[in-house]
Amino acid sequence: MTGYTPPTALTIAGSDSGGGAGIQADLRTFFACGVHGMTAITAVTVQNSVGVEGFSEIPTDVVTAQIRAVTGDIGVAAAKTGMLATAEIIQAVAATCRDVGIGRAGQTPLVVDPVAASMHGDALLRAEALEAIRAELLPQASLVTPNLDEVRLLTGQDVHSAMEQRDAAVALYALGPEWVLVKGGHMRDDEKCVDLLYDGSEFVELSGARYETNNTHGGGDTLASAITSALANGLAMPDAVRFGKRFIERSVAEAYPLGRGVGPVSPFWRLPPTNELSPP
Ligand code: PXL
Repeated sequence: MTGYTPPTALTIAGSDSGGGAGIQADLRTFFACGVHGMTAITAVTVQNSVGVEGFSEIPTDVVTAQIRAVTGDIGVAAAKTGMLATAEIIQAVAATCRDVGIGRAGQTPLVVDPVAASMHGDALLRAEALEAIRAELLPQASLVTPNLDEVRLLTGQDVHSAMEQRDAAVALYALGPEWVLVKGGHMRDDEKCVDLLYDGSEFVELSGARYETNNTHGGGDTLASAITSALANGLAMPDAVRFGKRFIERSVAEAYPLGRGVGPVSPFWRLPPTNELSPP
């Protein structure tokens, strides 16, 4: 017993039975960042490396009860949202977070990863729920982290260039979050992977290496969870995002093949080599 209690973080997200994305990726990342991870599960997906076969959402009152259970006892230093599945869940999560002080007006920073579809294009959000993300959740976000597909869904804007990436950041900022991170990973003709951070006044470009790999399942979840971990450790937003960017870069570099489809990004580089753990 060391008596050391690590910082705590909460993910409000869906389960990926294949273990590559969703709460499984979030918990793995929290662990690799030395953070005690907690979960409010919103939906259970049936999926593997090939795709999502379907999902079943958790009853809304069970989703919000999970948030209240952990905030009321353990305390949450930072939180994130991932797959929220329905407008009803989004509304309830937004209202509960407001109530318990999670989000921009409260004590606890909230990272919103506006998950709409899997990388195979399988829907993880009912179509009518987009408006709930815009109207209910984004005004409460400390940070929103859309990829370019999610930017198009949320703003109607197509992004093909650095200039359009800035325009999109401005449009997203107008929806109410404190910070916006427009991820450039899907800008395929770019040599680098440039994400753009914006707080309503200043643009910060965060450039990282681009790796030729198919195995990027869970990449967005891992980035948002690494940022959330850094916030739980007390870092200010720009530093937390810089940490997240370095974290996802290494995790993409170490992604591994799995199954017949798309393998996951890997935060295992942050752990000691497994041979150090073998019994004497
Ligand atoms: O990576 C986005 C994502 C989030 N949450 C769940 C997912 C996925 C992608 O497949 O399955 C549960």
